[in-house]
Amino acid sequence: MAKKRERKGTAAPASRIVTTADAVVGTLVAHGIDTLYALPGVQNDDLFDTLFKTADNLRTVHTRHEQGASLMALGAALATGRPQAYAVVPGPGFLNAATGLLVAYAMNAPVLGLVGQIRHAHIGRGLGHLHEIRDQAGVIKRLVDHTELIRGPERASRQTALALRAMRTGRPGPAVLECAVDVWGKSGKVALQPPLALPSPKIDADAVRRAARILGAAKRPMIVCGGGAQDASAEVTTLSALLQAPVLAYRRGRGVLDSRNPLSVTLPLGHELWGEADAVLAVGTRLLIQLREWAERDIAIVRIDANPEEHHRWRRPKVALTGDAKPILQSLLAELPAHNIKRAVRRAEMEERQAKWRKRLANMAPQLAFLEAIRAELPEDGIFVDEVTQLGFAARLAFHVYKPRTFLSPGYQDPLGWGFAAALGAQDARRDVPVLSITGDGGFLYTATELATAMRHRIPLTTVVFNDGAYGNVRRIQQERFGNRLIASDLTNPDFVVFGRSFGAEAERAHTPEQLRRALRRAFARRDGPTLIEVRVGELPSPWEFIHLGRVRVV
Ligand SMILES: Cc1ncc(C[n+]2csc(CCOP(=O)(O)OP(=O)(O)O)c2C)c(N)n1
Ligand SMILES: [Mg+2]
Repeated sequence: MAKKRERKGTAAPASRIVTTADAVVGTLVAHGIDTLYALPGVQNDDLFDTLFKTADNLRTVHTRHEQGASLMALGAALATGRPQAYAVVPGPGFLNAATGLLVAYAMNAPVLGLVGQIRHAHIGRGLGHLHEIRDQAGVIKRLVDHTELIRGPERASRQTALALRAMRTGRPGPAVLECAVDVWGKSGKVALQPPLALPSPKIDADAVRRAARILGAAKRPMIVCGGGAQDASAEVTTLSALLQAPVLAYRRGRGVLDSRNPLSVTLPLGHELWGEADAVLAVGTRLLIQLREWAERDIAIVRIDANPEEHHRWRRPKVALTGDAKPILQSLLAELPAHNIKRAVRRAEMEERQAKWRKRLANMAPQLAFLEAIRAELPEDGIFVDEVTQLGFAARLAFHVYKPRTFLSPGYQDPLGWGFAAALGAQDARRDVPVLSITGDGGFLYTATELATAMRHRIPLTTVVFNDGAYGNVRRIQQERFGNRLIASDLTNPDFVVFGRSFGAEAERAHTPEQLRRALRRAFARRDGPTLIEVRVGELPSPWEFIHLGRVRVV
């Protein structure tokens, strides 16, 4: 992983006369942000002039649609675990980028949006300025926890540092700074604000002890990981071994425990194990599927979450620990040996149960064969970016993930089209590893024009489009539940190979998993630009029996 470049400056910095834009960009650089995903326009011209002058410290990657900019920043944030930023014009630019903001909020991802504004004095007057939107600040406030309007150069640096701190404090997430067209270029006396210290909440030692007692005494403990566990892989791995506890991850928690560890499970086997568990440790997960669909009455639940509001949404857990997973799990690991009972080693049992589920999942044979081809070629630390497509649904259940932050799945928003753009951002920020985007023919055309961005900025992303000529998911529902009354689910597609080549990308077609492997080998060897691979598929078997699994416990 790229090394963290955040500098912890403490000495009072000297003041200089600079513009608001200089102050904001200088502060981003001081926080280790080296790329801005952006699309220019008149309200932000002074910002872009600063970006021209500071190009050595901060690259500007310009996209072809603002949705591409915000989703690229999101993908970069997810792949690196570090804050990322995008810049867009107000009104339509802001709204075009709103999907990225929405998904970043849902995924607790640290993404900063710099959003332009009309003339400062005219904000809120409804005069009909170019790109004016009624109460832009109010719309933004509904989408993010932290937003401010920058009013001039003097406070701009501090406001930027505060936004960047808010993005990593408590529940992480996006923030937005608005700045008016006549403010970016204003000069004033500015002292650049070094990064502000992040608060580290005190760990509740008593709660840790209670958690250790519950988990230590459990006969069949289980761990459930969400996105909040991504930076605690080592701790979860040790804890799982100590407790002989299976670790369930469905989407955002994949890779926290290596899939090759027989205790690492996805939904269907996790569902079965949930039915047997007497205690559960939930790490950085909303537990929505488990609590809503599987039921939990007689399980002792210990929750670790950065967001104190998350613990009690469904039912009060036995123990609630608030803060980052890593330090809390370290305290738990220190406390556990004093309370931990002896349990049988579950390796053989888990291997057998994994094998049984692999056989059942073979109902999705065509998807699994393509996923195996991808896994065979994608290096261990290569990044797989999921989409709302048949291959994605199967991947969430069956794709093997070996390391944290190498399976990027979009969380509960599940927005079609996120995958290609987020994957571009991931590949841009992680040039050292191959990134693979899978997408349906429907999802791909949402953001496919960013192929031009991939060419312009030489982003070596590999994209596999699984083309079934349909919004296949919708079509299957219409077939199965609506008497085959097909409406708005068939698609007329371009020739994807010709389409890809027209941008200058490498493009080819693969018909079989074996052909896909060869195509991927060629694609991963290429590091100077994007590759598009089309795989034509027919109607694919449904994944839903493995996802909506129903109750396993009495309520
Ligand atoms: C922004 C957005 N709009 C609509 C949907 C609803 N939706 C879910 S899956 C799907 C069809 C996906 O088609 P495609 O990308 O071709 O994948 P396939 O199911 O065919 O593999 C649609 C329209 C969505 N998830 N996100
Ligand atoms: Mg499709």
